[in-house]
Amino acid sequence: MNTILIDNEWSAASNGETIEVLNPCDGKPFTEISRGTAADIDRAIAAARRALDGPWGKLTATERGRLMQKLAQLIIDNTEKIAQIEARDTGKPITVARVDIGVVARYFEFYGAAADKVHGMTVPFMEGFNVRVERVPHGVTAHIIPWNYPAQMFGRTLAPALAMGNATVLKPSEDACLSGLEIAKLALEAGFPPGAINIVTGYGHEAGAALTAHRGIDFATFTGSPQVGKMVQEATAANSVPCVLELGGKSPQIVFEDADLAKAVPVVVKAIVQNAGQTCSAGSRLLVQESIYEKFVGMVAERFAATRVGTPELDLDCGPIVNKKQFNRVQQFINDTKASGVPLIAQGQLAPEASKDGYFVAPALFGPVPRDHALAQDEVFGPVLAVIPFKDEADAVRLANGTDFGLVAGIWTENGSRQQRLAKQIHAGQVYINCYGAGGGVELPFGGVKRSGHGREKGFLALEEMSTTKTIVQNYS
Ligand code: TXE
Repeated sequence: MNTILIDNEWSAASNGETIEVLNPCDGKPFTEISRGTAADIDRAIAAARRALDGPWGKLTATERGRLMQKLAQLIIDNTEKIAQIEARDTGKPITVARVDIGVVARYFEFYGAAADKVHGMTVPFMEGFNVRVERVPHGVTAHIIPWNYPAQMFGRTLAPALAMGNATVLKPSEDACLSGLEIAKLALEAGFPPGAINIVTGYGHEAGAALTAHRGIDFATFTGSPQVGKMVQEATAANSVPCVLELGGKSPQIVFEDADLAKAVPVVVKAIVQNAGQTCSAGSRLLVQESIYEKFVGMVAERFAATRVGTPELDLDCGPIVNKKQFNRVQQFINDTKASGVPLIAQGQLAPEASKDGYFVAPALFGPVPRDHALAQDEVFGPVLAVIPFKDEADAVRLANGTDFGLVAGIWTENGSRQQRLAKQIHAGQVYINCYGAGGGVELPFGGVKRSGHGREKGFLALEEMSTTKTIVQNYS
């Protein structure tokens, strides 16, 4: 399959090489993608640069917005087809895949509608001078996305960039990228001019590294591991190119004795089991006040034990882990935690239909986990929840802030003053009070502090990240 899109033409990799795509439910190959090279990246960046001076660059913001909203409608019309592709590629339950496709459509709808609502400003200055500050595109933007939400990420990264008039080059994940390719076909149908959206499939260390180190890009955005994030930052810094990094987390859910426990339980469990825990904002640490520890952990354990894992068609709580490497990593965490003597409180079940060759992992609830244990500190990126007791509010804050990450936090308490105090003291890009994730919300700015990265995606702030300003000073005296 030719999966490289440059100048609105699909092509193979420059050297004709391909990568097998495996089904995570049985480990077997079912298709292949082009293994893009540095030469393909060169071509894609040249096409994007031409687009800025061509028909794409000449569109008004309203016209760009209309194209994007047309694409949103095409995505909605093709939801079932794209959801089936997404479910097969990632193994996620079909219902979840359908929701994900709805979110991609929403990205193009939201940013399409916002495209002509970004205003500049005027600045009062000396007599005889007229000063205006315009918001302008960066130019050619580079986008590297992971495999956990391939469709959603496609919309999240490209929609704000296109709304601001950038010409984009996307390197999706080699582990799951088929839904994005389908959406790109719809973008051609919608009428996006050549070079606005370019896609080079391939490996991170090849196409990905060539893209982020390229002198021809003006901005880069990356979602993935902290290790590769650091490499991306170094590569872009070498050319003084700004970048946004979203690098995951070890996000706490903090449950106080005065919380509505029945309301918290399903949300706490879903926040780690959903997508088999392969979510940057997964609530992977459960901090529970000592006074309700036995009671609340018992409630969570009951629900955890009832979770079921299987193929997309079975439509259970979650599907498999995306690939063998990640599967081994998650299993290793589970085995090491058991071997270290931390009690396994409860575990979900694999559906009998789940193939032994698939990468299925039964959700695991461990606790009490020592505060410096690897399971309390490191991102597992699997359905593994670490329970840690805390004494009082000060202890909860210390514990919540006690990792290298700072992406999301959930606070469960009915005390309004405490809600505000904690929201202020917790180091995280997002704090949820008596809820978690809030349905993804494309309107809500998202990103991390500390090792979780920097810069913001989603919401109106993404439009600022994906653009820069130009100050124009006119002497009219
Ligand atoms: O990530 P990689 P992996 C975390 C999570 C997971 C771990 C490893 O903890 O267990 O990362 O996952 C591209 N230059 N997250 O190995 O390698 C790669 O092709 C440029 C959290 O899959 O970082 C893919 O497109 N790009 C995260 C993307 O980077 C490179 C989601 C992510 O892959 C590259 C995924 C290079 N040198 C994993 N090397 C989140 N924040 O949601 C790889 N890539």
